[in-house]
Amino acid sequence: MEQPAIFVERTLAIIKPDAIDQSAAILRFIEDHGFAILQQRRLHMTPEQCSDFYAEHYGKMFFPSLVSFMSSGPIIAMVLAKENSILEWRDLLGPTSSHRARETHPESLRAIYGTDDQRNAVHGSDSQKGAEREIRFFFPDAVVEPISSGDQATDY
Ligand code: RTP
Ligand code: MG
Repeated sequence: MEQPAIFVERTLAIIKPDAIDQSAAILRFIEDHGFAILQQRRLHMTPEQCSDFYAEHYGKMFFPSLVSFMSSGPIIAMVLAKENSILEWRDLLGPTSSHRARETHPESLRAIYGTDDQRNAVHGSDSQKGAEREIRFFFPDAVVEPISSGDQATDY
């Protein structure tokens, strides 16, 4: 019998340069919350790559310091998979400002590992379109296919 395809939503997560020394704890947090890490790479982005990645913020006051921060050291980029992963991962990050995160979401990653409005430890895609773009940005060769329940067992 034809099995329906199961689509497991993917999102792009980054451990930023300020939190790279805490990456073991952050990776444990990710797995403890039921995300599968489908792809993972450690890299040191150039300022040009950071500008491309955060192009939506070009022209904003904080753009130059954001580029300088994100290119200041190694990062870990990951593809996470889970049902509703985009929204759930954003929830676990907490608000953009680490100060605000400590006030309103004390259990969030940015509350625990972030420092200020900019050095906030972690990134997450904010939409389906954004996730597709960001996954392609870091993992251009990845084959992105839906996981089909029919892959597990075939009935004839
Ligand atoms: P992200 O894209 O990194 O997951 O963060 P976000 O959606 O929560 O926030 P966004 O508005 O997209 O900003 C991107 C990153 O820019 C830095 N930022 N600095 N006022 C500031 O100094 C300021 N505002 C934003 C942060 O690193 C933020 O995560
Ligand atoms: Mg953003």
